[in-house]
Amino acid sequence: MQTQPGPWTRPQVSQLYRTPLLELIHRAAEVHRHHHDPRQVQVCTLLSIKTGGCPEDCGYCSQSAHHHTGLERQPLLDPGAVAEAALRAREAGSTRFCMGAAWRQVRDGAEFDQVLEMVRQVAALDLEVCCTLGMLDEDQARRLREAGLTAYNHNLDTGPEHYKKVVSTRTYEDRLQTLAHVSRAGISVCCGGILGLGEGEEDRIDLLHTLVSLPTPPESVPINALVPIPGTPLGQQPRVSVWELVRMIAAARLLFPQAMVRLSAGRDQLSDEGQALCFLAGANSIFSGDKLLTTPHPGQARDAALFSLLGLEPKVSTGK
Ligand code: SAM
Ligand code: DTB
Ligand code: SF4
Repeated sequence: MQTQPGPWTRPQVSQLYRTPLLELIHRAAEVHRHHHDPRQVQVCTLLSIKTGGCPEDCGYCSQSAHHHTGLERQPLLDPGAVAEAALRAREAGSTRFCMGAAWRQVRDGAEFDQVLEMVRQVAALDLEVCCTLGMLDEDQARRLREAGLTAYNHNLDTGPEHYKKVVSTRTYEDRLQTLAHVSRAGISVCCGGILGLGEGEEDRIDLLHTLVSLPTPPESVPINALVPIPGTPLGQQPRVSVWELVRMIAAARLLFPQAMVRLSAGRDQLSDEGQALCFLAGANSIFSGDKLLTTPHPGQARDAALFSLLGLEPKVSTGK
């Protein structure tokens, strides 16, 4: 079983990723059981605190102002409304509350101060608090940390070569810079990717290798399957197969034995059997609710039925 503590080379990551699927799942399940209670799945709630009108041109996103997706824009929410949503999320079994804003970057000023207030209020509810607000500098990261932020989500999405074909308004290097600012401020890094952007296997291996080579490897790795959005350049992409998703999750589990591996976007289209395979392969977190940020999601009743069927339980303790 390869769970080496030392650095992973690109060929090693490639070999791991290309392991015959059932062997890969088996190894990932073993490592998963060694480091985590396999019955426990962390339930998280995601809230869009500022929706649409984003200046970035990410080819997958419903919220980019460059695409005509018909999405209704919504200005920054009021901190009180966010705290109420967080309380409801906690009552429904979530232990982590994530706030997403359709911003290119954080700007100092009244809106950032409002976000800091949201972080303080959610942290006071004893929930893990995560934000995804676009690029930020080290001082902004530090202020978020002081407000009580647990983690910052900033995905690398895919490998550096494919990234250029998907986003033109920022670079892979920009993403890496923000991740460095986040870890230097002592905030836990949540960083993963999306399958189904038209990338090849090499791009997925590049992504995994980049993630595992970060100075501070992520403690949280969201694996998203593209939700194709009509009106975006990737709106006609075929859905990624469950086998590709399971392979990516298993590889992530083996590369990041201690991390939370989050089965994120795309769950709405997965069967119960497909999701079961993802949990077996090491996924140990989901987002709950009937809406993710802007797209449909399975909803609490379906998830509760699935947990009962599979003998899973929402993780109780927070890792704060
Ligand atoms: N604006 C911030 C940023 O891009 O960093 C935060 C919000 S953005 C919606 C958060 C992440 O959601 C993106 O980095 C991307 O990985 C993921 N995402 C966006 N649209 C998606 C889609 N249609 N399907 C799957 N994942 C998506
Ligand atoms: C992540 O990796 N997945 C979540 C969270 N981080 C912010 C968001 C996925 C967005 C899916 C598309 C939507 O609902 O708009
Ligand atoms: Fe903006 Fe984030 Fe969507 Fe890109 S992914 S368009 S940065 S909201």
